[in-house]
Amino acid sequence: MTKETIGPNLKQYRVQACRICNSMRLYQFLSLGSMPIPNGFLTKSDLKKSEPRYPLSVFVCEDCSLVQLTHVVPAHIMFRNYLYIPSTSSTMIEHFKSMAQDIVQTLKLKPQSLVIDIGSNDGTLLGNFKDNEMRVLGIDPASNLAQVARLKGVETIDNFFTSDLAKKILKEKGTADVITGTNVFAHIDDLRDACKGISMLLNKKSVFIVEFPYLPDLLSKNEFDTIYHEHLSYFSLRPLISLFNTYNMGIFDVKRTSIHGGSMRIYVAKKPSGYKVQPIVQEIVKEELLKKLDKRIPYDDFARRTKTIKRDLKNYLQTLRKQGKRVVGYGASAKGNVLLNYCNIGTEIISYIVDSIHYKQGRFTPGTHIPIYPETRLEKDNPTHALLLAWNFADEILRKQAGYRARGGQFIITIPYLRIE
Ligand code: DWN
Repeated sequence: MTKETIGPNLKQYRVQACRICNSMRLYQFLSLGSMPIPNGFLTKSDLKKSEPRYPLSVFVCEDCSLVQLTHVVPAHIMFRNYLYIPSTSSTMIEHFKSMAQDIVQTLKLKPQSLVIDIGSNDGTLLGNFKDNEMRVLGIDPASNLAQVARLKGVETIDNFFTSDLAKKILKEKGTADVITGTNVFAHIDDLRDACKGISMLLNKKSVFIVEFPYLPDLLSKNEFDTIYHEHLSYFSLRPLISLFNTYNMGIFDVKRTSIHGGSMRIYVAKKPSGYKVQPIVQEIVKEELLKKLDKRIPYDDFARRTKTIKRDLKNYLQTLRKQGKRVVGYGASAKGNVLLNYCNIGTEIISYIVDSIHYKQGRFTPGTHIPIYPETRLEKDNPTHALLLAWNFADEILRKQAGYRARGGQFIITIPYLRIE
């Protein structure tokens, strides 16, 4: 992969070619400016320090259609101490439980089957396999989360997944029956090395199951705030088919899920495999071509809509401010920080944000320095409006805050379009 180091900090670099097909024909269709890493929540003492900002521009490869960032923030800065914890949301707990059940049933896994989860976070997904008497192994670079997983009895290697690590695991554990990766494959810069490692750990019966936010949903629902430094790739099916083919693996089945604003779950096996390629694979390839994902037009249209949402949201918040309304944020999410930084929305409009994750309470948002409090603050304070910064959990949060809404509180929701609920 051709890399261009940037400035004195050799660890930052820009890829000059597509990370799947190596094409140099990368078309930039949107820039969100430069901003701090969106999970870089600050302590009070951090506020006095300078805050690095990194470019956030997104490209589409005009050969294989992979949508991707070219600027790469060093992975250890983003992932060694990680504040995203799925088990804080009942939506995620439920999602991982049904995902594990579906995998155990579909693949007829037996007790003691080995399940490896890449990007295992706090072990929430693997915990379900462990409850089904499977052997489990988590891999995640976040040492803080690996500790939480181990306390749940989920063996976890706190490191990045690479083909070298795969060699070590193969020696110690043998091949896996299932390898899972949810919201992690898009975070990996060297996808080719990751595929090499995955291929080593698969035998002819095992399956690699990847779940990721699906690009057509991102485009059609204007989910521009999910574009950030952690997400180096934004997958549709076609580029992934060619990536796995290069490593003699094939996608044989696909499922659509609603999580995180619309996701796709793909089932991959080594070739030749006993798994019959389901018709849905070709149906989705055709759909993607009908949506012209191999042309510039859907990306240029998406960029135009993104700028409109930014303009409309800023105008609406300014109007509320002039009317003396009190607006707070709800859900100190990474995507929320992208929205706030891209739209230059700070404490002059949003006085504070409430969030359920105790790691984040007492800290401040990156770039905009908005203080974060527990959700209980909303009941005490009763602000007129709450800007929902975690729209992917809108149902769960609006249910939880029925009392606030009954007292007249209004949620401002920006995705897929600006509305009040
Ligand atoms: O890919 C990623 C996605 C899957 O999740 C990661 N790169 C990082 C992360 O993105 P995020 O920070 O936008 O994640 P969430 O989980 O959508 O953020 C939701 C935020 O909302 C959390 O900080 C928790 C908070 N929350 C809350 O305050 N009350 C969530 C729920 C459900 C609630 O009831």
